Amino acid sequence: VTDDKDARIWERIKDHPCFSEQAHHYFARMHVAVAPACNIQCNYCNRKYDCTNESRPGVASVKLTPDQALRKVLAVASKVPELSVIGVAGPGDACYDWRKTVATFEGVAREIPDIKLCISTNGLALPDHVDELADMNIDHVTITINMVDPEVGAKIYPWIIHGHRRYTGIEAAGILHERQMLGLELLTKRGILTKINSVMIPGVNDTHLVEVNRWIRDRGAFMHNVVPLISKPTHGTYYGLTGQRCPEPFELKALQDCLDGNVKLMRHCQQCRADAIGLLGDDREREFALDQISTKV
Ligand code: CLF
Repeated sequence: VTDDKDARIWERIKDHPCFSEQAHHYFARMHVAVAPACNIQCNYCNRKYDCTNESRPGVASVKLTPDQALRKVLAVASKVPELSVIGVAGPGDACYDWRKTVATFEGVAREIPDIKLCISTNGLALPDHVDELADMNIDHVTITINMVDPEVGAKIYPWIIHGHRRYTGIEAAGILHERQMLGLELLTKRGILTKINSVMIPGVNDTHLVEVNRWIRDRGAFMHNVVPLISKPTHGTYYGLTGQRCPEPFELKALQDCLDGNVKLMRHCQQCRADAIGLLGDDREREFALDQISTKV
């Protein structure tokens, strides 16, 4: 039975460069930056700064409309034969900026029916859209979960917008936590493969991520991806992390080793931009600037 189950899962991940370590040597992903609006503020996130040489989540050179995104996808698909996944990973939140995400995926699915669709979200708006995700055949979802304790969360998230209201502090982190867990449980019920990304922030949530790992395992997450905080003075003013240091590679590895054996661990993440194109680590987004792409769909 296990062999059968493993074979079925392999079929679903074998050409996804993030969900399968082997696949990332052969298959490419493309992010379309169609979702600029965001419903939470993370202390570590600065989306305003963009340098085309840098690879960092939340960063995109140009934000696209769904029509522009479709044009770009078709242009890239004709030139990058390894392309197997189209993802919406911001630069804001794909589930909050939902209409644009849906319009983009509908266009892509119509023109390239066999391409995989992938989405990355902070999880706050996710529970409202799980049925539609399933209806659109989205089989790969990533939720960024940095805490399961609102006290820790209050150090990471200064505010959230939920139900047209703004919440702050522990109340905000508590709502976010509940929505993230609910979203994960609903995805698991639907059989959608869910990866959890966690940003390791020394002194804030580094030791706490062991507990996060337990919670997500108990709720059926397929994979856990712990990534180091990226925070440099050159990225401009961060919302609330002045003086925060990034983890050293040995600290990240020690945490990953400690988590190994629970949920499958991702160790090949490249912390992509919201407009990344190509094999992981071999980014080609500058080849496909929108002004170089034909206007015909
Ligand atoms: Fe993009 Fe994310 Fe889908 Fe991959 S990235 S939406 S799951 S197709 Fe991949 Fe990039 Fe790491 Fe994300 S390497 S940041 S894990």
